Amino acid sequence: MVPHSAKNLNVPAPRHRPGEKPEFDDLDISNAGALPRPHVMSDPKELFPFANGIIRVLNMKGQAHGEWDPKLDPEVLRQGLRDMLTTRIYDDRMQNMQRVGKMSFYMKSRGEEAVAVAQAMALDKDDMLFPSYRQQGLLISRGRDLLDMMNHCLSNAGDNCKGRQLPIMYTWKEGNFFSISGNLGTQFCQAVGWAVASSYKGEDAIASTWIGEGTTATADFHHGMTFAAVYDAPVLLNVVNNQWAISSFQGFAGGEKATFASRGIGYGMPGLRVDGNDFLAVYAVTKWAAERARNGGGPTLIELFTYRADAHSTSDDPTKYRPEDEARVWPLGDPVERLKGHLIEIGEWSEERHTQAMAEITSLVTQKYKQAEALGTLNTGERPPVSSMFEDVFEEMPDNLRRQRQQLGV
Ligand SMILES: Cc1ncc(C[n+]2csc(CCOP(=O)(O)OP(=O)(O)O)c2C)c(N)n1
Repeated sequence: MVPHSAKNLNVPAPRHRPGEKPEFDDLDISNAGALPRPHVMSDPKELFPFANGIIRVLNMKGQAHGEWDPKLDPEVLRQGLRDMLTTRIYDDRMQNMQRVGKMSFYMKSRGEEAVAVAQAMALDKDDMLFPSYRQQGLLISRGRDLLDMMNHCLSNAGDNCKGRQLPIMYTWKEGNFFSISGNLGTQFCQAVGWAVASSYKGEDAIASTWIGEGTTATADFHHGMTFAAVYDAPVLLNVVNNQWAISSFQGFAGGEKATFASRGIGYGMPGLRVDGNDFLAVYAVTKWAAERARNGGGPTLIELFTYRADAHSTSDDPTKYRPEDEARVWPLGDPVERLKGHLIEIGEWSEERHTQAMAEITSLVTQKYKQAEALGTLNTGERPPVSSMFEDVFEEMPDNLRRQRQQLGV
């Protein structure tokens, strides 16, 4: 029972509980094409409407509308669709491998594929990425070999992290992809620091970082926002609002009080809220913010409004805290289906081509998986030697570590 003295406290409650019928009829969603595209160097004060509306290009019939339409070549759209499908098929295969005990842990990005893939495509290859654990589509879009990704997840002899990291905490220096950290939010400040350094050195590359809406409740979010705003750091600060932080709905991070994009207003930076399941809108907003950053306009906070359609991780059971069909009735649909529908609508794709593409990708993922498995899984294959735990951190090993290594006799 809530004590009398606490009767005025607000304790957020999710829209629906397990067993209830999910409905989103009262969600305030702008129509596709309703919001204009402002000049990239606009004064942040003129941009308040973009923090509270939702920038959308694709309507639910797959038609593109309005000034934000990036008018991409159909081949670019097909590449985006292929990369999103690859991400989804890869995720499913990796999750199955965890279920049969071949790796320890996995996190899928189902429903959020447009965020990573469209944003990777809108950025330059030299731009530095500081992701969370749910943007594997960035790697796929930048062309990382699926075999290397799998080797990492299986912690086998081909793992570039040498088994020292949790699966999905990728690192890929050659692809300008910063090591993912299990400590939520650290990447926000790191991205800002990297962006300040890039600008200080007179380089053109910008940084882009991603956190979940739950992570905006950490101090790192606010530290990063302050430094980015004060120094006009060339950085894209992406908040992926997928409605859930494990079992906590977005209201616990303050999402019912104000939109996450509107956090930018208090810092004097643009805050743009975008339909995260709309490939075209995500691409266009990312291009806008990247151009602004490259032109000296500083950071942009982007809220990607989406829905985590699957469990948080392989250790989570969402049926305990939300209705099973919430993802199915999410009013902004599924990003893969929406881009597919658009391509079909403009005569650049078909059900037959889609089925064929899925079969090709599935066969590629299977082939890569067999190669990865041959190098070892959680329970098979060679382990890195114990002595390797003393390597790769210090150029010259400090005395205390040298003594520890001697004590271990390795
Ligand atoms: C500093 C810190 N606090 C808590 C955790 C445990 N934790 C891991 S994921 C997670 C939820 C994060 O939710 P959100 O930021 O919304 O991202 P999402 O998983 O939805 O993509 C929590 C609380 C952690 N890893 N690090």
